[in-house]
Amino acid sequence: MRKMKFTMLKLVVVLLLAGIIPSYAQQNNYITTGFGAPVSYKDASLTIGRRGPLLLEDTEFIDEMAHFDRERIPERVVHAKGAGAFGYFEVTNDITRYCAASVFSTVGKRTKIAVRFSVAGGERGSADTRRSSRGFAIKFYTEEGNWDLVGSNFPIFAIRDPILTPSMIHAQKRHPATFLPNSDMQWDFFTSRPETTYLLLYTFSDKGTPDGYRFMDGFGVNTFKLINASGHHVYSKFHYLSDQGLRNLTARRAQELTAEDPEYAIRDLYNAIGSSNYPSWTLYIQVMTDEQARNSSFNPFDATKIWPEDIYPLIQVGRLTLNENPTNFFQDVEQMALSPSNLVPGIKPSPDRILQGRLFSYPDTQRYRLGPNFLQIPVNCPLNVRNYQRDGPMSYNNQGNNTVYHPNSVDSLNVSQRAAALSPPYS
Ligand code: HDD
Repeated sequence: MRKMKFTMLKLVVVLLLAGIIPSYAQQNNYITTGFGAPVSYKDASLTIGRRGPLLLEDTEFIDEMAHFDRERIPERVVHAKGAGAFGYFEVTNDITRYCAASVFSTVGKRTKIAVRFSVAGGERGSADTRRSSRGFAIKFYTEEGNWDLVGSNFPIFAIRDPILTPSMIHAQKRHPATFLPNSDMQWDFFTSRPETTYLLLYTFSDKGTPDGYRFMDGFGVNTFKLINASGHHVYSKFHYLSDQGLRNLTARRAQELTAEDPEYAIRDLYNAIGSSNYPSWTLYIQVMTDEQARNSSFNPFDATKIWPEDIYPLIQVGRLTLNENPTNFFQDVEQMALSPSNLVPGIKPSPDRILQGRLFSYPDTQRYRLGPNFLQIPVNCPLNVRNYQRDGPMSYNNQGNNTVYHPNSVDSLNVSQRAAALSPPYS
């Protein structure tokens, strides 16, 4: 009996190799419909006679057209145009006295990362060289969940209360009647809010037109809380400084490129990585104790302020290297869903109000933009998920026949003592 089974297995392998039994991995040399059936004719629709109308039974046409009709998803309301790449983060200095996050656990440890760079203003079709801050967002695929550091090339933000965000963005978008960009709206808003001055100074310096994405620094901007293994916390800001150095475009050069090569930054990043000229950034933290925060002359949770480096010096943490281009832009970059609320044990939010507002906005916009199961899209999918969330549109990791409720007397899942220990009371 066992021998027969073995012979059958051998036969299946031989038939598979010979291509007689199709396998899922098989690449056919013919075009198929979306449901995998070979297409019989691709250059014309099915019609009644030479000059007659189309037939409803032309399912190949319907399959093609119905998919095309649904190709566009909402563009990001800000940071719509961007570029992405993959790589790794490597710890170069021990910061476990400040933070017990697994990503920092040992010097030399590597964690896979995905990065999306973006132009904060403008639309999906606008020029890469537009004057604006740039987004520099990193997804770390850690063993204890995805940690997203959704930062910028400016170390500060324009405002300090998130309720003004929609108004600030509306003022910079198109006029509701003329559909034209309108400087009056923009300056009306900015001159009404003096706290925007620092960001405006950055924007109208040459840092507002960086030379692509490789020659600019990144900043986490918001203040976070880092917790060590003893449960003690400090407040922290993240800096990731370009190992390529800084390079900006003059206003004139940026304008020229806007006309000549609006995809300048995407191309520059793609070509650099494609020719093994891998860009990298050194990650640093600034640290402030609870006592320093209480006695600080400025509000350390105000996103319009930097922390002076002579008082809160940069402490090296590691290096971010980008060494892999996306193989499919839409799949890997357009669908990348970054959120400052993706935090892991050892890294928590501070009372920074801009950060607090962001904790709501990002996953909310991803649910709208990509759907409620956006975390199952491979680029967003963490290394390990086990919970009681089920179903919804497009669920293709529905966690098999695992138990679907808590508490239960069936599975042996428990909460994490480590995560509990790394969540100190609010202060
Ligand atoms: Fe934001 C996208 C950076 C404040 C609401 N933001 C977005 C992206 C970056 C930033 C890099 C693009 C992420 C990607 O590549 O997909 N945003 C910042 C920084 C801020 C900031 C550095 C200040 C510290 N943002 C901010 C506030 C709010 C938002 C105060 C709302 C309360 N941001 C969003 C958003 C977006 C977004 C509407 C649009 C698309 C997305 O989230 O994924 O949720």
